[in-house]
Amino acid sequence: MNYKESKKIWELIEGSKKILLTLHASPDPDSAGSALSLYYFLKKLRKDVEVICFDNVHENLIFIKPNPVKSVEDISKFDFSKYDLYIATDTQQPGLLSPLRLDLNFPKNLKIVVIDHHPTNLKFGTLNLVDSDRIATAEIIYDLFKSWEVEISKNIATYILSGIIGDSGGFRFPGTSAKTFEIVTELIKLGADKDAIMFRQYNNNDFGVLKYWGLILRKMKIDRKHKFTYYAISYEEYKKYADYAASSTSGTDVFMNSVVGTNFGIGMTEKKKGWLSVSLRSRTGTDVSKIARSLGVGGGGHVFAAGAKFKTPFNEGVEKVLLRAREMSNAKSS
Ligand SMILES: [Mn+2]
Repeated sequence: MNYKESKKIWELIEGSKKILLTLHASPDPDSAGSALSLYYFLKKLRKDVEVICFDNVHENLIFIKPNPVKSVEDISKFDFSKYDLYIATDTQQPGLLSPLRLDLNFPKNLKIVVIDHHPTNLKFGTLNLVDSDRIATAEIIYDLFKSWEVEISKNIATYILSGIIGDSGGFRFPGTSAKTFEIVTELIKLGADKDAIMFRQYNNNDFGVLKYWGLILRKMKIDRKHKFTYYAISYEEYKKYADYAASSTSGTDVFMNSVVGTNFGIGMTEKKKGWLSVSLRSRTGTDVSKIARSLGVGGGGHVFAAGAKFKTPFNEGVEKVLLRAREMSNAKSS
């Protein structure tokens, strides 16, 4: 697809001196793949570019060493005014850049290009390219490269493919389109390392991650009336597995949206004391982003996959989420 914003984005890149790229907090393959494919492309253009994350980045997301992503701890002290262009990829709102969902005020003269596929994107850029029909932001990046007629190297192709495989759940999710497979075919022809990506996303878990999944499975409950499954892990339970659990979220999808008689699944984890992280996965097409959005700042996502995070005492937070889910579950099909 040739986006109408494509030419303008190219002009902004050409006219910029120092470019900032980011991965969102709890980075996933699409966040890393989108930002890093742009990073290596901008490097080739000999642009002064930096890529940062206000959270840790798992090594499964990185395919080229040395890893260029700088982890920055305190977003409130970060100087955005050093840059004249910020390209925010796969990030529906600035609050999602930091683990604690801090709201941000960007310098007035910083040009911001938002490239994203979340329907709940707040369009906080000076230029916004948001296409919620795409399974991954990395797909949009691919189309931009095509419309700019630039070379897609093997490494760039690998990062784009990693994003697509991540956000499509390995091509399982319904938003995976014919266009997705056309792009994937092209990327593999360009040398994208599909096998390395699949191995890292599906066959590269620490043993502790599986033990953590065991805890989740033991704690999982089913609400048969409202047709959903849920689990809630308190900080005291989580901290025993914290070293492993950070990289385990994608794996739990399989449990959350697979139970007969349910429309969706909810995972609630107190990863930091007093903060509840909520992950929602739809099984039958019940729009879980509505539940996520109702939970406050930063809540949102897609019909089939959404999340939220908010400050709350543990039990109170769990009750709030279950109440919203019961209100909003339309308990239709199974
Ligand atoms: Mn994405």
